[in-house]
Amino acid sequence: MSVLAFDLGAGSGRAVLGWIEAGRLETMDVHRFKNEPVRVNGRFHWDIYRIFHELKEGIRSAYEERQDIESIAIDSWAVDFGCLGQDGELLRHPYHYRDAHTDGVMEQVTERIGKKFIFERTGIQFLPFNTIYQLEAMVKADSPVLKETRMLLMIPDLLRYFLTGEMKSEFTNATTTQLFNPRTMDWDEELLKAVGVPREWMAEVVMPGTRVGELREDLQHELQVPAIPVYTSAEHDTGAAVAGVPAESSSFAYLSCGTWSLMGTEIEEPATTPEAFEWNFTNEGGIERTFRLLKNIMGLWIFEECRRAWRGDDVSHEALLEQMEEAPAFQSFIDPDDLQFLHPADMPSQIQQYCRETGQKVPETKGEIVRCIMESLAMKYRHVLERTEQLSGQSFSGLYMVGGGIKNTHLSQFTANALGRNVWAGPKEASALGNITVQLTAAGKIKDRHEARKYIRAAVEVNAFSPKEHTAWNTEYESFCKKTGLGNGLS
Ligand code: LRH
Repeated sequence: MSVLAFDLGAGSGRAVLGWIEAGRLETMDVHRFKNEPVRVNGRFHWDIYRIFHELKEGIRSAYEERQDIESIAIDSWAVDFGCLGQDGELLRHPYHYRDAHTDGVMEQVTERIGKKFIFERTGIQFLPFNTIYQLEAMVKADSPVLKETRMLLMIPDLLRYFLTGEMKSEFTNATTTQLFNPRTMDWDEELLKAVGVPREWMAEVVMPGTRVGELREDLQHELQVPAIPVYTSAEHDTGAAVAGVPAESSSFAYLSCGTWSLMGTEIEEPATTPEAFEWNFTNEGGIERTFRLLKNIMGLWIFEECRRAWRGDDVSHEALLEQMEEAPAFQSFIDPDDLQFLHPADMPSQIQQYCRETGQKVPETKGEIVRCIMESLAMKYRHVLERTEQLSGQSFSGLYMVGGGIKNTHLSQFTANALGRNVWAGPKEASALGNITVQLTAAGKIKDRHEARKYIRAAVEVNAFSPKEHTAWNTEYESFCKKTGLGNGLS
């Protein structure tokens, strides 16, 4: 038997088949496609029907390769959702979380309900685009969509509904709404009430690895495929990525490195201590009822936005990283998590402005700007890793880095230098692999998450980076903390 995973990342999506053969995990990419949000009338939306079209293409291609597909599951980034009307139709293209409609909304909600109240009930970090604030933004805008809404589904839930006709929510993604209570393991009615969302809009929450339905009959006919069952996986891509970390022991630190850098560890119960609250850590739902104690770090988004601003010149990763190597080290630092970097109009100017305002040397060339980004990210990783250790009471000999960002080997090396610890980088496709192993576990082919990680370890390449020039990085770390004064945004 085989399973089919759809992983919808920032910029692109992929369909990957997975199966176990002769004791090894095998995978095959069957379809790749763009996942680009669309700006319409000044608003930033998911191109959701296009994505559904790509899912169909993915199923068609997968079935051509293998006729033994016994499950399909989808993961995507967190927090975004679609609203359905009473006829089951989607009422509007879902917003992308970087749409500006949530600007300033989190502050209003937390003032009204109380930050502590929200954290104690959810254990989730305060990110301005969490579902709860997106909903509040729609309420404030008197959105006609809300008047017609009968059901609210997160993106993978919505796409799964399009595939099956069944409406269910999935646990890992549900937690990211900041409306889910991990103690009752259900939607939090007080919080729903506080933002005016009727309980009936929220679907039953099911665990990763649950069979939800099978392909609708019209789809079977359209795609010329049988009634393939559709499951939940870890539908939050970060949950899937952490499932895909090839860790050897059950206590490990990870960094899922892509548009975002998500750093943390896997724990059994949410950590909602005063420090976790103060440091804005989160407890997102994981596989096998674990939690991801982690922190969002703004990540390679900052670099990608610079590339976008510089388009027209040679902005290949290779060219820019080469220019970075020529730029002098440790000239200026940013706190990547300052909210000014969330969606600025012009990222390079924003970085320059930050350096100017914090009395540092202003990076001028592309190489200098890229160096500033990469060194600052590595320094921030150290800051967050040390806090992760304090919060979890664990100590880590090194860090597992997974996700597309590890193609940038400079960043992996910088990270090892900044941490003064080993970094193990791989696999790039952790989310797709985690999605697959959750499905194979549900099918009884893999025992549990520990065995799944063994299979992944045997199937992928992991590159080790040991720290270099640690003394210099250690000294500069203090300067990074001082100059960035850590604490103006997601910090
Ligand atoms: C990473 C991610 C992250 C969320 C963000 C919205 O893709 O899912 O975990 O915080 O996107």
